[in-house]
Amino acid sequence: MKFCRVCDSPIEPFMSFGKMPVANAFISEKEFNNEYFFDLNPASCSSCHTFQIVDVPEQEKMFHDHYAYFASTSSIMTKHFKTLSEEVLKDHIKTDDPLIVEIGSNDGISLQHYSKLGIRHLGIDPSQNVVDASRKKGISTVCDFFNRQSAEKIIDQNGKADIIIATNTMHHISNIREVVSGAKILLKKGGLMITEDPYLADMISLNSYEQIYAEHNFIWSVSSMKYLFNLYDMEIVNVIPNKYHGGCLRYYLAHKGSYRVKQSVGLYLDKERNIGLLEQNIYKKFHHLCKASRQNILKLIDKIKNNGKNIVGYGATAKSSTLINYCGLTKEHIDYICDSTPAKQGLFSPGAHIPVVSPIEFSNKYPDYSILFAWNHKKEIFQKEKNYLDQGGKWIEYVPKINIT
Ligand code: DWN
Ligand code: SAH
Ligand code: ZN
Repeated sequence: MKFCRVCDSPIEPFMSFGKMPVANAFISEKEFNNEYFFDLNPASCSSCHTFQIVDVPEQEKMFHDHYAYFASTSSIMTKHFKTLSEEVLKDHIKTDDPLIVEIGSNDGISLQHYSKLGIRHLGIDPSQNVVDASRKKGISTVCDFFNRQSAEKIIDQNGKADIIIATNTMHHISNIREVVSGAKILLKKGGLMITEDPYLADMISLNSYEQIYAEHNFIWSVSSMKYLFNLYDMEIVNVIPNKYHGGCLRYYLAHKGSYRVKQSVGLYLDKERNIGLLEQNIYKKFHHLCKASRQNILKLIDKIKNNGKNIVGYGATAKSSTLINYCGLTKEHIDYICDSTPAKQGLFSPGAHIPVVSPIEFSNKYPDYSILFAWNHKKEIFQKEKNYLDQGGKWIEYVPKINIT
């Protein structure tokens, strides 16, 4: 029997994607034989409605000194977090010497915009290599997992925080109650916590099932986020949607009673109830759509390969590891995956062992077809690779539907 990591109720997976590797665990050839696999089996808790994967690899297997994701590889995401910093400084700071703490600060993509202005800040992230990249930018960063204990250490050394930021991080942390318990003591009475994550309703409507993987051991909704923070006398005071990472929600959270709760929160709670997000039925349908999507992708790839054409992947994303391994794709189907992250080049994709190469290989000899694994960066990539289409190249997109451009 497995139990919900938010409310301890018994939970049952509604499907399994089968044995999966850790999605960001790009490896060298000598590591092929001792690769770690686990059962990727999502569930939705009938009590607190938290969408979660039931078996989660221990956090040290996912976050360590060779973490593969450097957020600053995307100029669009860098701009997105600059805009957030401008909003924070204009609308949410109430003291003249604020402390901004970021959980999951990665390579400093967000905090760089505060450190440049000499504003007191502190990042906390357990992945040593991205922490080093952040420190190289002059950003104060602690290499640790955020939890109640590390929150107490931050308070001893820096005082309480006016603002706590956690973007694309709250769904990564399996002992999530520790995070909220830490945030509760770290956040000043009138302070604000701002989190942002892929939104469950968007994932369901796009059927972007590949957003489910080891690191993404939760996919949040307003209903489940509200339940979680309520356990610690905190509440959501506003929610704002955006289109990043296939559709995210930004949550503004505070100690209960310190801010007026905006209408947006009630509207989202109603919407989630009305679309069936709190029932099990929607997840049975989701499972059916995952199987149909797998069938369609395999049919298309087989047809292309039977016509003697070659296919590569564009963007060695963590999420594509779920799609590749769920569909059983190998280097027989996909010659290589190109990616702009130096730390991934020269390695092989998790599970399927497809070689990861620099985008130079892509532009040196355009392939017949390219599967856009980094579909959430389509605009940026299509601008960068506009010659590809002119030279007869074809993009295969699959979110929300299969489409060849
Ligand atoms: O939640 C997470 C999000 C924030 O980022 C983490 N678990 C890990 C990671 O997930 P992902 O790998 O699915 O994220 P991205 O941002 O979709 O990854 C894009 C990949 O594509 C990166 O490896 C960089 C690469 N890329 C590229 O090769 N050329 C990206 C762009 C924009 C490009 O032009
Ligand atoms: N905030 C960035 C990066 C998100 S990637 C963005 O929005 O793009 C997720 C980050 O969370 C990784 O850098 C990972 O090392 C970090 N992380 C995972 N578990 C954590 C924990 N318990 N405390 C703090 N950071 C954590
Ligand atoms: Zn629960």
